[in-house]
Amino acid sequence: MPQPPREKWQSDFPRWFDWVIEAAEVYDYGRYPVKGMGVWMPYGFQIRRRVLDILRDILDSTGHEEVLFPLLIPEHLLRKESEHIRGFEGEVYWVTHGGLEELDVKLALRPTSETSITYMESFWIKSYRQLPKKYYQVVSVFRYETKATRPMIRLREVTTFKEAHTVHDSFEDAERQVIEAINAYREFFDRLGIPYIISRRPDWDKFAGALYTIAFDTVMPDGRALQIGTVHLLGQNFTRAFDFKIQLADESLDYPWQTSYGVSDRVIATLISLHGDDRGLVLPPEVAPIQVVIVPIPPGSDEDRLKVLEEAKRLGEDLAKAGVRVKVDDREDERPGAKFYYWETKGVPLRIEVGLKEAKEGFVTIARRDTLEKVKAPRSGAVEAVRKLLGEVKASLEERAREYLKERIMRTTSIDDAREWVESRRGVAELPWCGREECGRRLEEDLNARALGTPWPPEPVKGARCPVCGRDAVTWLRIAKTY
Ligand code: P5A
Ligand code: ZN
Repeated sequence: MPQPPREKWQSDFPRWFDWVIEAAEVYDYGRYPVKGMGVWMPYGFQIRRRVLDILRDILDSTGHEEVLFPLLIPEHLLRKESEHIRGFEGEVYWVTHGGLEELDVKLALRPTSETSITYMESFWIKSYRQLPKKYYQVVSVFRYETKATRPMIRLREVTTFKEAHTVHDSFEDAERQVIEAINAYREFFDRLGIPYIISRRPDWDKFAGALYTIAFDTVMPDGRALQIGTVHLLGQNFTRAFDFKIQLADESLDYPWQTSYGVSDRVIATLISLHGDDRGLVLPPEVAPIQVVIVPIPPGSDEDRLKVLEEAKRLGEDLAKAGVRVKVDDREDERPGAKFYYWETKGVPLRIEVGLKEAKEGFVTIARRDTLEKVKAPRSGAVEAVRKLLGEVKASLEERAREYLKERIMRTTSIDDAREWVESRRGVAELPWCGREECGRRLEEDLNARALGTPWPPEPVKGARCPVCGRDAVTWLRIAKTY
């Protein structure tokens, strides 16, 4: 099958990404005069909305309730859980003034909402009978990131932060929730055709205040891993800090158990990156603002022109009636070639060309954005053909991305091979590991890369040794260059 090239996409990925979000009018990052903050433009906003629709759909149908908490968190709340504030201290933006007055209590722009949500939960939840409780919100959070900021990938205002927070009457139920959350994210990423690996983060890299963190990572076209979602078992750390107790079934009082999990703008960055090519975006039909664009090919005479235009409009109406998001590009000041190029950059999954031949002979020519392949279908079966092709585009994008990720993960017992793999940016290396922090950190140093953690669910290793200390390995350690 023909495929548009993915040369710049691969060899010059960061620049390709900056180019594509601007050229497709998704996100204006470079021009807003605050570092780490960008603007969702109309076309990008529609993609973002559709991604969020899928997420809300999944969360709502699993008993999550949407809420909206204030942006500002008073200093004493944010400081309650000591590990948490230690982890975030260097990243908090503080509001210190109201007008000309200095505030008595400094207010943080939330870097995440465990503290403010736990505080309010302590008033709302009194009994195990109210549990489990699952809240979520989609908000901006602010983190004064010191690593290189990047559009959508490392922001200082994360504008599409979906955070879920849950409360449980036992450790076991909280762990069950961790699995439910992982499954919810699996479904979410699967629907977007985003491939991932799931790892339990090493203890030295878990979320500040959590007992443990399970992370979803994917590999970007330049071979760097990107964390695209995390699920944390918070245990009783926050409920204890807020003296939040509930009545249990046996009438005793105890601190409830919590989890939290989040995804961000990174999901949209990944969607764009993993499906795109040198010509621009390639959008999965489910999130494409426009699924089919119809481009009339105007013939010479005015009378024929009208015929073609009318035929294009009729086809547009038929598709719209069938629930397809369709646009007829009837601009008169642009040539068809320029229109093709424009909609290719924007990643519209299908393009239908309607010329005089098509109008007269009763067929349509449909071009797929992913493969650039052209197929002909009878006009009478156009709606069916479009439906079928949209399904095929979705499936083949998923398949291509899945294959791509598979090729980016290498298992080896040799530190040298792993270093070479990571260094040449082929992706993630998996090495046998004894499970001791000392050896894990040593491997990070040796490879000059980050440990993503161990496979989840756990994959025991038999017969291999930790390449650092020579003890029996108990699991694999994944290591990669990261964003
Ligand atoms: C879980 C939700 C939390 O903040 N509290 C509420 C928990 N976890 S997290 O891992 O710190 O963040 C969740 C996900 O957000 C993405 N992310 C970012 N995206 C863009 N720019 C940033 N600066 C940024 N920081 C975190 C990651 O995908 C992370 O998994
Ligand atoms: Zn070891």
